[in-house]
Amino acid sequence: MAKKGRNKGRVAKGGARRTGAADVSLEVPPLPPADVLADAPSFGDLRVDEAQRRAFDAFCAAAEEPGEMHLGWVIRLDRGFPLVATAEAVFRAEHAVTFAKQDKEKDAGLLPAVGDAVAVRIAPGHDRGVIECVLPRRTAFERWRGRARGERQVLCANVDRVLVVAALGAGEVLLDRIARSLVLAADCGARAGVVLTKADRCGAEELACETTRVHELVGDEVPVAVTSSAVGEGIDAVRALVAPGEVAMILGESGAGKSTLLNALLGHEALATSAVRARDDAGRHTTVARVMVKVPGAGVIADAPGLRSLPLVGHERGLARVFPEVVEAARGCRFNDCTHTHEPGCAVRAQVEDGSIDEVRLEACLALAREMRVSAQSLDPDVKG
Ligand SMILES: Nc1nc2c(ncn2[C@@H]2O[C@H](COP(=O)(O)OP(=O)(O)OP(=O)(O)O)[C@@H](O)[C@H]2O)c(=O)[nH]1
Ligand SMILES: [Mg+2]
Ligand SMILES: [Zn+2]
Repeated sequence: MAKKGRNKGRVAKGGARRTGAADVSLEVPPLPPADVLADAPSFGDLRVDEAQRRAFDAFCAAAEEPGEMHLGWVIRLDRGFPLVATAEAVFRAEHAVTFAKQDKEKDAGLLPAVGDAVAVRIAPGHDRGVIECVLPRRTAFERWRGRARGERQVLCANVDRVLVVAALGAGEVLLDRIARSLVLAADCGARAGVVLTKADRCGAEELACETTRVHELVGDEVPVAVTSSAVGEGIDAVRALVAPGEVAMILGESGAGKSTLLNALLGHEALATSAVRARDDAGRHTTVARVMVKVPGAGVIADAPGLRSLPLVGHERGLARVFPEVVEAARGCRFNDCTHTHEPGCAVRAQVEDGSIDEVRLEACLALAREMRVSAQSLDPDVKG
C-alpha cells in the first residue's frame, strides 16, 4: 500500500468548525432515529447529471482504492456534520483532510453542503464515510457571510427551485425581503417560487391586498402559492412547484412556518416546529439542522434554519435576471451612470410613465442595486459609487 500522495484515511480535525456552524462540538452526532430517516430522500430520489458522473469516474480512476469510493448525496447537516446517502446505505461522514487544507477564503464554497453529490470513501469494516471530493454543482445557493471578503456560505447545492416563504397576518409582507431572495435564487440559476403562509391569519380583504402586492413585485414569471398549513390549504400548489427528481430549498425567516409547511406536505409531524413570540411574531430558531426530505408526489425539499438577513454583495447578475425590463430599458438612458431617479433622458422613468415598467418593481430593483453598490464600496475602497 502506497504511503505517499493522498491523505487516505485521514480525517480533518475540527471539520465541523470549518463549516461555520454555531454551537460546534467535535462529537459526531449519532444517526437520526429511524422514523426521522423515513422521510429522508434515498439515493435514487436525487438526479446525478453527466458532469457529476464524469467527475466521479475520473476521481475513482485516480484513487488508490477505487473499490472503496461511492457516489453519495449529502442529505443532512447536523452542526456541520454530514449525513450521506449512497445507493447502498445512509451513514455519517467526515471531511477528508484535504478540505481542512484548502484556502479558507477562496475555497469555502467547496465544503460539502446539503444537496451536494460527493465521492465518499468507506473503508472495509467502517460504518462512517470520509467525503473525499465534492462533485461539480449544477447550482449552488450562496449567501454572503459578510465577515471577510469572499466568504460565502453555500446553503444548498444542486437546487432547482428556491421556495421563498413569507408569513401573512403580521402586517405587510416585506417585499424587499422577497425581492432579495429572488435575486439570490436567480443568481445561482435556480427558479423561484413564492409561498405566502398562514393565510388563515388574515381576512379576505387583507389577503387580496397582500397577494396583489406580491404579484406586482414578482411579475408573471414567478409562481405564488398561498397556503395555510393550519387548515391544509394551498399545500398541493406547493407540491406542484417541485416535480419528482427536482430539489427545492425553502428560504424564509424564523417562524415563517417553513417546517410546518413541510410537515403538511409530508402528511405527518416529521419536523419540529414551535410557536412564534406573540409580541412581535418572531420565530425561535427552532430548526437547527439542514435537512432534506422526500415529499410524496413531488421532489426533494431542504428545510433550513430561518435566516435573519440576506445581504446582497456582487449579485448583479441575479438582479439583471429578476428585473430584465429595467436592464433592457436602461440601455436607452442618456447617461451611462443614470440612477433612474431624476436624470434627464432617463428611458427607465419614461417606461414607468407609460406603464411598461411597474413602479413597485423599479423601486425594489433600485433599492437592491444601491445596496450592492454600497457593499461593493465598503469592501473595496477603489470602487467608486
Ligand atoms: N395560524 C397558522 N400558524 C402557522 C401556520 N404555519 C405555521 N404556523 C405556526 O407558526 C409557528 C412557527 O412555525 P415553524 O414551522 O416552526 O416555523 P419555521 O419557519 O420552521 O421557523 P424556524 O425553524 O425557527 O426557522 C408555529 O407555531 C406554527 O404552528 C399556518 O398556516 N397558520
Ligand atoms: Mg423550522
Ligand atoms: Zn435612467
